Amino acid sequence: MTSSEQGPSVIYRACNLCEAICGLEITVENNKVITIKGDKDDPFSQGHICPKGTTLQDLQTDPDRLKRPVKKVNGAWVEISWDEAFDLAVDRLWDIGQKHGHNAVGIYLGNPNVHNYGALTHGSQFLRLLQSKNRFSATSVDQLPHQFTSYQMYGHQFLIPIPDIDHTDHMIIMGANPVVSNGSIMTVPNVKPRLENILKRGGKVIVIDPRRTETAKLATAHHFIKPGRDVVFLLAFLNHLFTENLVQTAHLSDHLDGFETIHGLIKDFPYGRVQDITGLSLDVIQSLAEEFAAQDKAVFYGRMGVSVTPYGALCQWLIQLINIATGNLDRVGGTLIPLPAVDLVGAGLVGRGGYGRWHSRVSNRPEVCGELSSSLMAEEILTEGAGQIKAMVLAAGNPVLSTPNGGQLEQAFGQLDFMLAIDFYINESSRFADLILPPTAPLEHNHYDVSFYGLSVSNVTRFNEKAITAEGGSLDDWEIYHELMVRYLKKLDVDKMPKKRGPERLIAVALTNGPYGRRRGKPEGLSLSKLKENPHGILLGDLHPLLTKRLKTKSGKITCAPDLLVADLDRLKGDLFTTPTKDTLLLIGRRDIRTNNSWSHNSRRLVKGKDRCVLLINPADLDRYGFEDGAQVSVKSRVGCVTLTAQASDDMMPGVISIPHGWGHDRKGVKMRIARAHGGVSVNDLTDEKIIDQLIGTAAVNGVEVSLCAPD
Ligand SMILES: Nc1nc2c(c(=O)[nH]1)N[C@H]1C(S)=C(S)[C@@H](COP(=O)(O)OP(=O)(O)OC[C@H]3O[C@@H](n4cnc5c(=O)[nH]c(N)nc54)[C@H](O)[C@@H]3O)O[C@H]1N2
Ligand SMILES: Nc1nc2c(c(=O)[nH]1)N[C@H]1C(S)=C(S)[C@@H](COP(=O)(O)OP(=O)(O)OC[C@H]3O[C@@H](n4cnc5c(=O)[nH]c(N)nc54)[C@H](O)[C@@H]3O)O[C@H]1N2
Ligand code: SF4
Ligand SMILES: [Mo]
Repeated sequence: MTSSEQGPSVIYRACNLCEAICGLEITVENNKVITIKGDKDDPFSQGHICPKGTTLQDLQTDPDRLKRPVKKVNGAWVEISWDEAFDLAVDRLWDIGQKHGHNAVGIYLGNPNVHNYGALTHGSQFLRLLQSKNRFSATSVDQLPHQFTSYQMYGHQFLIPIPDIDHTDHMIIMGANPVVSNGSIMTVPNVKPRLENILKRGGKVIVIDPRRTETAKLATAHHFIKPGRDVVFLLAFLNHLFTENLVQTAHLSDHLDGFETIHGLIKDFPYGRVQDITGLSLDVIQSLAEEFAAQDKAVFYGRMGVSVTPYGALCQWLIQLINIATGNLDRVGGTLIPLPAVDLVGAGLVGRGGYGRWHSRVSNRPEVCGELSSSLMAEEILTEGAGQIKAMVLAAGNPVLSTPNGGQLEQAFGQLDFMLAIDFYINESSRFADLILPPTAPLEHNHYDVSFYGLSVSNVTRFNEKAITAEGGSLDDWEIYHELMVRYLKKLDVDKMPKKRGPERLIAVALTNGPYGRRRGKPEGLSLSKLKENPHGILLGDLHPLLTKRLKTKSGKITCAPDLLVADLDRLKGDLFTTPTKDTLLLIGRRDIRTNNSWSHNSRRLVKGKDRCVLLINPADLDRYGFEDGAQVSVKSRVGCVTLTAQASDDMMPGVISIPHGWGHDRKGVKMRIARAHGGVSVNDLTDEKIIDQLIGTAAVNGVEVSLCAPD
C-alpha cells in the first residue's frame, strides 16, 4: 500500500434503484467499491437486498457512463468543458424560448428524479424558471391515478394511504407484483416475508392478475382477470357491499362527505354482464367482497396493473371507497398515512395537485397535478403552429422506451431544434440530444429519500453520505441545476444570484422543523447530525391513524364523490358495458427481478443467462395461432410491430400475452454496449399513445389490443 492509499472502509447507504430503499453495506477501498451487501443493521430492511442492489458497483465502473459534458458535432459526440456546456444549454433554451415562447421548451422528467434529492430540490427551481406548460414525466405512465385520487378525495396528491402490510389479516392485491417489483406506492423492503407473515398469522393474500405472478404463487388464491376490466370488478365488489348491508364505515363516519350518494351512483350497472367483461363470475367477486367485509383488518391494494389502464383513476377511486366502506381506511391493519421526518405535505413544500389549470395545445387535454400526459409529447412536437415544442429538456428519463408509441417519439425527437439531456448514458432517448450533462453516479452523492419515507409502511429516516468521490469531473444533479439556474437568471437580468447551497441544508432545516425535530422542545429530537451518527437509519415507529387529522380538503372531510370521478362513470356506461368484448389478444407488461425499467441492462450480471425479453402466451393461444413454443412471432398493434420469441406459459390467462418493458436497446447511436448486445424489443413500440385514461391522460400500456403473425 502506498501512503496515499487507504485501507477498506464501510459505508451504509440506502439503495436508490427502487421504492424498497434497502439499506446497503458498501465496502470501499481506494475510492473503489469492493463489495455491496444488504445492511443487516438497517432497522427497516434488515439485510434485504435484491440482485440489482449489488450492481450499483457495475454502474460505478461502467466505461459507457459519461463523466464530462458531450456535445453533438456533425453527428459525433465531442467532450466539452462544463462552462462551455452550461453556456450552450442556457443560450439555446433562452433563444428558443424568446423566439417561440416559453412553451416551445418542453420538459420530460424520468423516474430516477424521485430517487435523487438534489434533482428534486434544485431541478424544480431551474425548471420553473423556464415557465413552460409543456411539462411531462413518467408519472403519467405510472402513479398519476393515485395522486389524482388523493388530490380529489383527501385534498392533497401526496396524502396517499399505504397498506399496513405488517398488521393486516387480509390483503387483496390487484395488478401489482410486489415479490418482483419490491413494492410500489408502498415502500416495503423485504416484502416477500411480510406477505408470508400474513399467511402465518392465519390471514389471506388474494391476487387478481391476468398472469399467475410470483406474488400469486405465494398467495392464498389467485384469480385471472381480463386486462383493463378491473373497474367492472371493483364496481361489482363495492355494489355488493351496499346491497348486502356489509358497509361499516365505523370510525370514519363523521369524516365522510358524500358517501351516502355512492350506492345510488353505482347500483344500476348491468352486473349480469360482469363475467363476460372481466372473465370472473359475479359469484366469485361477491364472495370475495363478503370475505373482505367479514375481516377485522383488511386492505385492498391496486397498483400498475390497474393504474395504467383506460380507467385507472376510476379504479383507484373505487379502491379507496372499498377501504372506506369496510372501515379499513386510516386504520391499523388497513391503510394508513405515513408521518415522515421530512414532512413535505405538512410543511406545504409540495403542491396539493390540480386539474385543468391549463390545457394541451393540440388535443386540448387538461393538465393534471402540474403536468400533461406523456402520451401527448410527440404530437406537441410534431404538430406545427404557435406554441409547438422546439426544444426538450430530458432529465433522468428514457421516454422512447418508457412511453407509448416510442417509434413516433423517436421521429419527434429527431426533428427538434435542440435537446438537452441530463443523464449519464447515451441511450435510446438521449442519443437525440445536442448536449448531454452527466451527473454523478448514485454512490457519488449524499442521499436522502425525500419521496419514499412518505410512502413507507413504517416511519423511518436515514441520511447517507456518498460512498465514492467522483473522478473525471461529473457534477451532482443539483450542481448542474444550480449552474443552469445562475446563467438563466443572468439572462433575466436578475442581480442577486442564489447562493450555491446543496440539498443537504434543506433536509437539515426540514428535519429539525419536522414532526420529530429537535426544535420542538425535544432535545433528543431529530437533526441532520443525529442522522449522520446513525447511518443504518432510525425507525420512528409504526404508522398510526392520522389521515382524518391531515385532510387538506376545503370541507375538512373526505370527498367521497368528487364531481370529476362521478362524471367519469358515464364513460363506463357508454363504453365497457355496451361494447361487446372482442376476441383479440390483449397485451400486458411484466417486470423481472433483474431489471430496473430501461436502464439496468448495461450490467453484465443483470442481462446474463436466458433471454428475458420474451413473449409469454398461454399454450392454447399459441396453438390457436399455429406456433411452436420458442418460435419467433411478430406482434402487431395499431402503431407498430415487434418480433420476438414466444414462450408458452400456463401462467398466462388465455387471450392475454405479456412482454416486459424497458428493452429495445439495439438502435443506432445507443452507446451502451452490453445493453445493445442484449437488445430485446421495446413493448412501447406497440403501446398506443391514443389509448389513455380519458379523464386524466394516464397511458394505458396494459390491455393493448394486438394480433400475432409469422415474421415477414
Ligand atoms: N409498457 C410499459 N411502459 C412503462 C411501464 C410499464 O410497466 N409498461 N412502467 C412505467 C414506469 S412505472 C416508469 S417509472 C417509467 C420509467 O420511465 P423513465 O423514467 O422515462 O425511464 P427509466 O428507464 O427509468 O430511465 C431513467 C434514466 O435516468 C438516468 N438516470 C439514472 N439515475 C439518474 C440520476 O441520478 N440523475 C440523472 N440525471 N439521470 C439518471 C438513466 O441513465 C436513464 O436514462 O416507465 C414506464 N413505462
Ligand atoms: N425488478 C423490478 N422492480 C421494479 C421495477 C422494475 O423495472 N423492475 N420498476 C419499479 C417501478 S418504477 C414501479 S412503478 C414498480 C411497479 O410495481 P408493480 O405495480 O408491483 O409492478 P408490475 O410488475 O408492473 O405489476 C403490475 C401487475 O399488474 C398485472 N396486470 C397487467 N395488466 C393488468 C390489468 O389490467 N389488471 C390487473 N388486475 N392486473 C394487471 C401484471 O401482470 C403485473 O403482475 O416496480 C418498481 N420495481
Ligand atoms: S429491492 Fe433491490 S433495487 Fe430495490 S432498493 Fe432493494 S436492493 Fe435496491
Ligand atoms: Mo414507476
